[in-house]
Amino acid sequence: MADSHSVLATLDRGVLRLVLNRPEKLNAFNEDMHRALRSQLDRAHEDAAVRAVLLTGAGRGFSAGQDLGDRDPRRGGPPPDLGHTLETFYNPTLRRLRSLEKPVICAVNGVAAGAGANIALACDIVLAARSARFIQAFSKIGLVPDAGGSWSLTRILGEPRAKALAMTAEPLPADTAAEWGLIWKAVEDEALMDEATALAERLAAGATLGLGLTKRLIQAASGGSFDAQLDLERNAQRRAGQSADYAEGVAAFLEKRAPVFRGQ
Ligand code: T3D
Repeated sequence: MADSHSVLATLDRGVLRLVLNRPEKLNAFNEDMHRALRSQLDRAHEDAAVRAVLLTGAGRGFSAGQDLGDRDPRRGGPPPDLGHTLETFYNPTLRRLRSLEKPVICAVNGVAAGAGANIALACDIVLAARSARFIQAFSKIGLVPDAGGSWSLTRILGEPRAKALAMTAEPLPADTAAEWGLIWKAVEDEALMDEATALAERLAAGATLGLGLTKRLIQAASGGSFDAQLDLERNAQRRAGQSADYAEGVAAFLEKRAPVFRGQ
């Protein structure tokens, strides 16, 4: 599955670049694309040579979410069990994105709709082309936000904006998404891939263990108390402080040179 055409994967300078590749369908998810993405994220977890992931889409869109051609009610038969498809295909990918102890950068190159938008929002650092828009398209077809969207939108934006976006399905332009803190930044379309690649390469050259622990700490923060967070920070710092990259970082500072981190 790792060589599926639905997701193009290349590893260079520690960055596993994953390109959703069904441009004629705006990179809507079918089962093959689900399996391919999941398999590449598992690879990112297992392979120490992968030190950051960069996710983007081929063509003019990032992803239009679920391939609705695979849900055509006109074919007859009982209605699909979408709880089952979420649990089988979407949720494992979302859980893997959030639990991967390596930075995941998302370059939203164009429209991101439905689960496509929410997969982008589950990445650690999201850059979007200025022409891109985020659409909670679910309400237009009688569904509810999924792929973690009801969680991310509410946590990041609060109920008023989360409800309005989810209920109206109005497109949210990249600039507004950045202004509202939903993504890291909007950049000129032509600059997106260069900027996202440079960021991914910078993080891939960083202290991987420390970055992974940082991700875990920040994700835990909003669910716990200040006191509990101090304990988590203590435990994480204990682990980070025993890493070779920490020793290298301090030595490099004292020697007034750039550190060479090896992800160990
Ligand atoms: O089912 C489960 O397992 C549960 C999980 C659900 C998760 C979900 O994501 S539900 C939400 C599904 N997504 C949508 O409802 C979005 C549908 N797409 C759109 O609303 C629009 O395409 C966009 C607003 C995203 C973009 O509009 P526009 O005008 O830029 O492009 P377009 O012309 O609509 O689309 C271009 C082509 O892509 C077109 O094909 P054609 O006519 O050129 O052959 C269109 O049919 C195709 N396409 C776009 N989105 C999908 C799609 N084909 C299949 N599934 C799609 N989601």
